[in-house]
Amino acid sequence: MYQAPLPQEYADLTIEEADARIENVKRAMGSRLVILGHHYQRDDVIKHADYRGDSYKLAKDASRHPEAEFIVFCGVHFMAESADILTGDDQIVILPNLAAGCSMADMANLFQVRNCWKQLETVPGVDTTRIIPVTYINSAANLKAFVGERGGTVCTSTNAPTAVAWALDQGDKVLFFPDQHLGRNTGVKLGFDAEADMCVWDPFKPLGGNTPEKLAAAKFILWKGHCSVHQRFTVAQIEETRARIPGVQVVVHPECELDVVEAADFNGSTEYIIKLIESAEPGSKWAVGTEINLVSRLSNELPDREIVCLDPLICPCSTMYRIHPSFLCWTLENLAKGNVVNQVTVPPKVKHFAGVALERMLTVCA
Ligand code: CIZ
Repeated sequence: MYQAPLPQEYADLTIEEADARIENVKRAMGSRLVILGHHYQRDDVIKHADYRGDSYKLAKDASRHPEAEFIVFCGVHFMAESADILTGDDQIVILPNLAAGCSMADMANLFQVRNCWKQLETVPGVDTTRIIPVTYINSAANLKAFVGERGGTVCTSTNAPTAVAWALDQGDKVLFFPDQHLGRNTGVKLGFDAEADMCVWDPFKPLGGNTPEKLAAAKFILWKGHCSVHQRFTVAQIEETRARIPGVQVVVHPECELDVVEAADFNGSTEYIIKLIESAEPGSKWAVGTEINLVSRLSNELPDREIVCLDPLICPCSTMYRIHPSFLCWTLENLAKGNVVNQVTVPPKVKHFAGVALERMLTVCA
Protein backbone atom coordinates (compact mmCIF):
# COMPACT_ATOMS: atom_id res chain seq x y z
CA MET A 1 0.00 0.00 0.00
CA TYR A 2 1.02 3.60 -0.48
CA GLN A 3 2.60 5.42 2.43
CA ALA A 4 3.00 9.19 2.23
CA PRO A 5 6.52 10.36 3.11
CA LEU A 6 7.10 11.23 6.76
CA PRO A 7 6.91 14.91 7.65
CA GLN A 8 10.50 16.24 7.71
CA GLU A 9 10.42 16.77 11.48
CA TYR A 10 10.06 13.00 11.94
CA ALA A 11 12.41 11.99 9.15
CA ASP A 12 15.14 14.04 10.89
CA LEU A 13 14.73 12.48 14.36
CA THR A 14 17.66 10.64 15.90
CA ILE A 15 16.89 7.26 17.47
CA GLU A 16 17.33 8.81 20.94
CA GLU A 17 14.87 11.61 20.16
CA ALA A 18 12.34 9.17 18.72
CA ASP A 19 12.73 6.90 21.78
CA ALA A 20 12.05 9.72 24.23
CA ARG A 21 9.02 10.98 22.31
CA ILE A 22 7.54 7.48 21.88
CA GLU A 23 7.88 6.80 25.60
CA ASN A 24 6.23 10.18 26.41
CA VAL A 25 3.17 9.25 24.37
CA LYS A 26 3.05 5.77 25.92
CA ARG A 27 3.08 7.28 29.42
CA ALA A 28 0.42 9.83 28.54
CA MET A 29 -1.93 7.34 26.86
CA GLY A 30 -1.53 4.54 29.41
CA SER A 31 -3.99 1.66 28.95
CA ARG A 32 -5.68 3.37 25.97
CA LEU A 33 -2.74 2.14 23.87
CA VAL A 34 -1.20 -1.29 23.23
CA ILE A 35 1.92 -1.66 21.07
CA LEU A 36 2.62 -5.04 19.48
CA GLY A 37 6.05 -6.01 18.12
CA HIS A 38 6.60 -8.94 15.77
CA HIS A 39 9.72 -11.08 16.32
CA TYR A 40 11.16 -9.85 13.00
CA GLN A 41 11.16 -6.18 14.04
CA ARG A 42 14.43 -4.41 14.77
CA ASP A 43 15.45 -3.87 18.42
CA ASP A 44 14.83 -0.11 18.17
CA VAL A 45 11.15 -0.89 17.63
CA ILE A 46 10.81 -4.01 19.82
CA LYS A 47 11.97 -2.09 22.89
CA HIS A 48 8.74 -0.04 22.80
CA ALA A 49 6.42 -3.05 22.41
CA ASP A 50 4.09 -4.14 25.21
CA TYR A 51 4.04 -7.61 23.66
CA ARG A 52 6.40 -9.53 21.40
CA GLY A 53 5.37 -12.54 19.41
CA ASP A 54 4.41 -14.12 16.12
CA SER A 55 1.47 -12.76 14.16
CA TYR A 56 -1.08 -15.04 15.76
CA LYS A 57 0.10 -14.62 19.36
CA LEU A 58 0.10 -10.85 18.95
CA ALA A 59 -3.44 -10.77 17.57
CA LYS A 60 -4.50 -12.84 20.60
CA ASP A 61 -2.58 -10.52 22.95
CA ALA A 62 -4.48 -7.59 21.45
CA SER A 63 -7.82 -9.35 21.89
CA ARG A 64 -7.12 -9.62 25.62
CA HIS A 65 -7.13 -5.80 25.88
CA PRO A 66 -10.71 -4.71 25.16
CA GLU A 67 -10.00 -1.53 27.14
CA ALA A 68 -7.37 -0.39 24.63
CA GLU A 69 -8.71 2.12 22.12
CA PHE A 70 -5.64 1.88 19.90
CA ILE A 71 -3.58 -1.15 18.91
CA VAL A 72 -0.40 -0.21 17.11
CA PHE A 73 0.94 -3.24 15.25
CA CYS A 74 4.64 -3.12 14.50
CA GLY A 75 4.59 -5.83 11.86
CA VAL A 76 3.18 -6.11 8.34
CA HIS A 77 -0.22 -5.48 6.77
CA PHE A 78 -1.80 -8.95 7.05
CA MET A 79 -0.94 -8.99 10.77
CA ALA A 80 -2.75 -5.71 11.38
CA GLU A 81 -5.75 -7.13 9.49
CA SER A 82 -5.78 -10.24 11.70
CA ALA A 83 -5.66 -8.02 14.78
CA ASP A 84 -8.60 -6.01 13.43
CA ILE A 85 -10.58 -9.22 12.88
CA LEU A 86 -9.87 -10.57 16.37
CA THR A 87 -10.46 -7.33 18.31
CA GLY A 88 -13.63 -5.38 19.09
CA ASP A 89 -15.38 -3.17 16.51
CA ASP A 90 -14.67 -0.09 18.60
CA GLN A 91 -10.92 -0.73 18.70
CA ILE A 92 -8.63 0.91 16.17
CA VAL A 93 -5.69 -1.01 14.67
CA ILE A 94 -2.81 0.97 13.26
CA LEU A 95 0.16 -0.01 11.09
CA PRO A 96 2.90 2.62 11.51
CA ASN A 97 4.01 2.33 7.86
CA LEU A 98 1.35 1.24 5.35
CA ALA A 99 4.06 0.15 2.91
CA ALA A 100 5.00 -2.67 5.31
CA GLY A 101 3.44 -5.57 3.42
CA CYS A 102 4.53 -9.19 3.04
CA SER A 103 5.87 -10.19 -0.37
CA MET A 104 4.79 -13.80 0.17
CA ALA A 105 1.23 -12.77 1.11
CA ASP A 106 1.15 -10.65 -2.05
CA MET A 107 1.94 -13.71 -4.20
CA ALA A 108 -1.70 -14.85 -3.96
CA ASN A 109 -4.58 -12.44 -4.45
CA LEU A 110 -8.33 -13.02 -4.41
CA PHE A 111 -8.70 -12.67 -8.17
CA GLN A 112 -6.05 -15.34 -8.79
CA VAL A 113 -7.38 -17.74 -6.17
CA ARG A 114 -10.96 -17.43 -7.48
CA ASN A 115 -9.64 -18.05 -10.96
CA CYS A 116 -7.79 -21.15 -9.77
CA TRP A 117 -10.97 -22.47 -8.14
CA LYS A 118 -12.97 -21.87 -11.35
CA GLN A 119 -10.39 -23.74 -13.40
CA LEU A 120 -10.38 -26.63 -10.93
CA GLU A 121 -14.17 -26.90 -11.38
CA THR A 122 -13.53 -27.83 -15.04
CA VAL A 123 -11.02 -30.60 -14.39
CA PRO A 124 -12.34 -34.17 -14.87
CA GLY A 125 -11.89 -36.17 -11.66
CA VAL A 126 -11.70 -33.05 -9.46
CA ASP A 127 -14.70 -32.20 -7.30
CA THR A 128 -14.24 -28.75 -5.75
CA THR A 129 -16.78 -29.58 -3.04
CA ARG A 130 -14.14 -32.07 -1.82
CA ILE A 131 -11.24 -29.60 -1.93
CA ILE A 132 -10.57 -27.91 1.40
CA PRO A 133 -8.73 -24.59 1.06
CA VAL A 134 -6.15 -23.82 3.74
CA THR A 135 -4.48 -20.45 3.93
CA TYR A 136 -1.35 -19.63 5.87
CA ILE A 137 -1.93 -16.76 8.28
CA ASN A 138 0.46 -14.78 6.04
CA SER A 139 -2.32 -13.87 3.62
CA ALA A 140 -4.74 -11.03 2.99
CA ALA A 141 -8.00 -10.96 4.97
CA ASN A 142 -10.07 -11.51 1.80
CA LEU A 143 -8.26 -14.83 1.23
CA LYS A 144 -9.00 -15.86 4.80
CA ALA A 145 -12.63 -15.03 4.02
CA PHE A 146 -12.49 -17.10 0.79
CA VAL A 147 -11.36 -20.05 2.87
CA GLY A 148 -13.90 -19.42 5.63
CA GLU A 149 -16.77 -19.39 3.13
CA ARG A 150 -15.69 -22.72 1.63
CA GLY A 151 -15.30 -24.78 4.80
CA GLY A 152 -11.53 -24.30 5.04
CA THR A 153 -9.23 -22.95 7.70
CA VAL A 154 -6.30 -20.68 8.41
CA CYS A 155 -3.06 -22.17 9.74
CA THR A 156 0.13 -20.87 11.29
CA SER A 157 3.59 -22.33 10.93
CA THR A 158 3.09 -23.90 14.37
CA ASN A 159 -0.23 -25.61 13.77
CA ALA A 160 -0.05 -26.33 10.00
CA PRO A 161 0.19 -30.16 10.44
CA THR A 162 -2.94 -30.25 12.65
CA ALA A 163 -4.86 -27.90 10.36
CA VAL A 164 -3.92 -29.79 7.19
CA ALA A 165 -4.63 -33.22 8.72
CA TRP A 166 -8.05 -31.90 9.72
CA ALA A 167 -8.64 -30.56 6.19
CA LEU A 168 -7.79 -33.95 4.65
CA ASP A 169 -10.36 -35.56 6.96
CA GLN A 170 -13.01 -33.18 5.61
CA GLY A 171 -12.29 -33.71 1.90
CA ASP A 172 -10.11 -35.37 -0.74
CA LYS A 173 -7.47 -32.71 -1.24
CA VAL A 174 -6.10 -29.45 0.04
CA LEU A 175 -5.51 -26.23 -1.86
CA PHE A 176 -2.75 -24.60 0.20
CA PHE A 177 -1.70 -20.97 -0.25
CA PRO A 178 0.31 -18.81 -0.47
CA ASP A 179 3.53 -20.59 0.66
CA GLN A 180 4.34 -23.72 -1.32
CA HIS A 181 7.20 -24.60 1.06
CA LEU A 182 5.15 -24.61 4.25
CA GLY A 183 2.52 -26.65 2.38
CA ARG A 184 5.06 -29.16 1.08
CA ASN A 185 6.93 -29.48 4.38
CA THR A 186 3.64 -30.01 6.18
CA GLY A 187 2.51 -32.69 3.71
CA VAL A 188 5.82 -34.52 4.08
CA LYS A 189 5.55 -34.32 7.89
CA LEU A 190 2.14 -35.99 7.55
CA GLY A 191 3.68 -38.83 5.51
CA PHE A 192 2.84 -37.71 1.96
CA ASP A 193 5.25 -37.82 -0.97
CA ALA A 194 6.46 -34.46 -2.25
CA GLU A 195 6.36 -35.63 -5.89
CA ALA A 196 3.58 -38.18 -6.21
CA ASP A 197 1.04 -36.53 -3.91
CA MET A 198 1.66 -32.85 -4.62
CA CYS A 199 1.57 -30.39 -7.49
CA VAL A 200 2.34 -26.68 -7.68
CA TRP A 201 -0.20 -24.16 -8.95
CA ASP A 202 1.40 -21.36 -10.93
CA PRO A 203 -1.26 -18.61 -11.16
CA PHE A 204 0.25 -17.35 -14.42
CA LYS A 205 -0.26 -20.62 -16.35
CA PRO A 206 -3.42 -22.42 -17.54
CA LEU A 207 -4.40 -25.09 -15.00
CA GLY A 208 -1.55 -23.73 -12.90
CA GLY A 209 0.91 -25.43 -15.27
CA ASN A 210 -0.48 -28.93 -14.56
CA THR A 211 -2.15 -31.65 -16.56
CA PRO A 212 -5.73 -32.57 -15.59
CA GLU A 213 -4.42 -36.02 -14.57
CA LYS A 214 -1.83 -34.54 -12.20
CA LEU A 215 -4.46 -32.31 -10.57
CA ALA A 216 -6.89 -35.20 -10.20
CA ALA A 217 -4.21 -37.38 -8.55
CA ALA A 218 -2.75 -34.74 -6.21
CA LYS A 219 -3.64 -34.63 -2.51
CA PHE A 220 -2.00 -31.21 -2.23
CA ILE A 221 -2.28 -28.34 -4.67
CA LEU A 222 0.43 -25.94 -3.50
CA TRP A 223 0.32 -22.29 -4.51
CA LYS A 224 3.53 -21.07 -6.13
CA GLY A 225 4.49 -18.57 -3.44
CA HIS A 226 7.53 -18.29 -1.20
CA CYS A 227 9.21 -16.17 1.46
CA SER A 228 12.18 -14.30 -0.01
CA VAL A 229 14.06 -14.44 3.30
CA HIS A 230 13.57 -18.14 4.03
CA GLN A 231 14.14 -19.25 0.45
CA ARG A 232 17.73 -17.98 0.73
CA PHE A 233 18.80 -20.74 3.13
CA THR A 234 20.54 -23.70 1.51
CA VAL A 235 21.82 -27.18 2.30
CA ALA A 236 25.33 -25.97 1.36
CA GLN A 237 25.10 -23.36 4.16
CA ILE A 238 24.13 -26.10 6.62
CA GLU A 239 27.09 -28.26 5.55
CA GLU A 240 29.50 -25.34 5.68
CA THR A 241 28.26 -24.32 9.15
CA ARG A 242 28.57 -27.86 10.50
CA ALA A 243 32.16 -28.00 9.21
CA ARG A 244 33.00 -24.57 10.70
CA ILE A 245 31.28 -24.99 14.10
CA PRO A 246 31.65 -28.56 15.40
CA GLY A 247 28.68 -29.60 17.51
CA VAL A 248 26.39 -26.91 16.08
CA GLN A 249 22.66 -27.70 15.95
CA VAL A 250 20.71 -26.32 13.03
CA VAL A 251 17.14 -25.07 13.32
CA VAL A 252 15.23 -23.59 10.38
CA HIS A 253 11.78 -22.20 9.71
CA PRO A 254 9.33 -24.40 7.74
CA GLU A 255 9.06 -21.65 5.09
CA CYS A 256 12.49 -22.94 3.94
CA GLU A 257 12.72 -25.39 1.04
CA LEU A 258 12.15 -29.08 1.76
CA ASP A 259 15.80 -30.14 1.30
CA VAL A 260 16.88 -27.49 3.84
CA VAL A 261 14.23 -28.56 6.34
CA GLU A 262 15.29 -32.19 5.89
CA ALA A 263 18.98 -31.38 6.33
CA ALA A 264 18.39 -29.33 9.52
CA ASP A 265 18.24 -30.88 13.00
CA PHE A 266 15.00 -29.09 13.89
CA ASN A 267 12.39 -26.98 12.18
CA GLY A 268 9.53 -24.86 13.44
CA SER A 269 7.90 -21.46 13.76
CA THR A 270 9.48 -18.41 15.36
CA GLU A 271 7.88 -19.25 18.71
CA TYR A 272 9.24 -22.82 18.42
CA ILE A 273 12.75 -21.61 17.57
CA ILE A 274 12.78 -19.22 20.53
CA LYS A 275 11.56 -21.84 23.01
CA LEU A 276 13.98 -24.46 21.65
CA ILE A 277 17.05 -22.26 22.09
CA GLU A 278 15.90 -20.72 25.37
CA SER A 279 15.50 -24.19 26.87
CA ALA A 280 18.83 -25.47 25.49
CA GLU A 281 21.94 -26.04 27.61
CA PRO A 282 24.28 -23.10 28.25
CA GLY A 283 27.28 -23.60 25.96
CA SER A 284 25.19 -25.13 23.18
CA LYS A 285 25.77 -23.91 19.63
CA TRP A 286 23.01 -22.97 17.21
CA ALA A 287 22.76 -21.99 13.57
CA VAL A 288 19.36 -20.51 12.83
CA GLY A 289 17.59 -20.20 9.48
CA THR A 290 15.17 -17.35 9.96
CA GLU A 291 15.00 -13.55 9.85
CA ILE A 292 18.13 -11.83 11.15
CA ASN A 293 16.55 -9.50 13.74
CA LEU A 294 15.22 -12.51 15.63
CA VAL A 295 18.54 -14.36 15.38
CA SER A 296 20.55 -11.34 16.59
CA ARG A 297 18.15 -10.74 19.49
CA LEU A 298 18.41 -14.40 20.60
CA SER A 299 22.17 -14.12 20.42
CA ASN A 300 22.21 -10.92 22.53
CA GLU A 301 19.70 -12.17 25.08
CA LEU A 302 21.32 -15.61 25.53
CA PRO A 303 25.04 -14.77 25.60
CA ASP A 304 25.96 -18.13 27.16
CA ARG A 305 24.93 -19.89 23.93
CA GLU A 306 26.63 -19.49 20.56
CA ILE A 307 23.90 -18.43 18.12
CA VAL A 308 24.63 -17.57 14.48
CA CYS A 309 22.59 -16.97 11.36
CA LEU A 310 22.80 -19.77 8.81
CA ASP A 311 23.10 -17.27 5.95
CA PRO A 312 26.49 -15.49 6.05
CA LEU A 313 25.11 -12.66 3.90
CA ILE A 314 22.31 -12.00 6.39
CA CYS A 315 19.15 -10.88 4.70
CA PRO A 316 16.64 -8.91 6.80
CA CYS A 317 12.96 -8.90 5.91
CA SER A 318 12.89 -5.66 3.95
CA THR A 319 9.17 -5.09 4.42
CA MET A 320 9.29 -5.58 8.22
CA TYR A 321 12.17 -3.12 8.21
CA ARG A 322 9.85 -0.37 7.00
CA ILE A 323 8.59 0.10 10.56
CA HIS A 324 11.23 2.65 11.54
CA PRO A 325 11.03 4.24 15.03
CA SER A 326 10.33 7.60 13.32
CA PHE A 327 7.15 6.14 11.79
CA LEU A 328 6.14 4.78 15.19
CA CYS A 329 6.74 8.19 16.76
CA TRP A 330 4.75 9.99 14.03
CA THR A 331 1.80 7.59 14.45
CA LEU A 332 1.77 7.84 18.24
CA GLU A 333 2.09 11.63 18.41
CA ASN A 334 -0.82 11.91 16.00
CA LEU A 335 -2.90 9.61 18.21
CA ALA A 336 -2.03 11.68 21.26
CA LYS A 337 -3.39 14.73 19.40
CA GLY A 338 -6.57 12.85 18.46
CA ASN A 339 -5.61 12.21 14.80
CA VAL A 340 -5.86 8.59 13.71
CA VAL A 341 -3.34 7.90 10.96
CA ASN A 342 -2.71 4.59 9.14
CA GLN A 343 -5.76 2.73 10.46
CA VAL A 344 -6.16 -0.78 8.99
CA THR A 345 -9.78 -1.89 8.68
CA VAL A 346 -11.23 -5.06 7.27
CA PRO A 347 -14.68 -4.60 5.64
CA PRO A 348 -17.54 -6.25 7.64
CA LYS A 349 -18.36 -9.06 5.16
CA VAL A 350 -14.69 -9.99 4.81
CA LYS A 351 -14.28 -9.73 8.56
CA HIS A 352 -17.15 -12.13 9.11
CA PHE A 353 -15.87 -14.98 6.91
CA ALA A 354 -12.21 -14.39 7.77
CA GLY A 355 -13.30 -14.61 11.41
CA VAL A 356 -15.04 -17.92 10.62
CA ALA A 357 -11.76 -19.29 9.20
CA LEU A 358 -9.72 -18.05 12.16
CA GLU A 359 -12.24 -19.43 14.68
CA ARG A 360 -12.17 -22.76 12.84
CA MET A 361 -8.41 -22.84 13.24
CA LEU A 362 -8.83 -22.20 16.96
CA THR A 363 -11.30 -25.07 17.30
CA VAL A 364 -9.39 -27.51 15.12
CA CYS A 365 -5.96 -26.72 16.57
CA ALA A 366 -6.99 -26.17 20.22
O1 CIZ B 1 3.27 -16.12 11.92
C1 CIZ B 1 4.24 -15.37 11.91
O2 CIZ B 1 4.30 -14.39 12.62
C2 CIZ B 1 5.36 -15.64 10.99
C3 CIZ B 1 5.53 -14.70 9.92
C4 CIZ B 1 6.13 -16.70 11.16
C5 CIZ B 1 6.28 -17.42 12.41
O3 CIZ B 1 6.77 -18.56 12.39
O4 CIZ B 1 5.98 -16.91 13.47
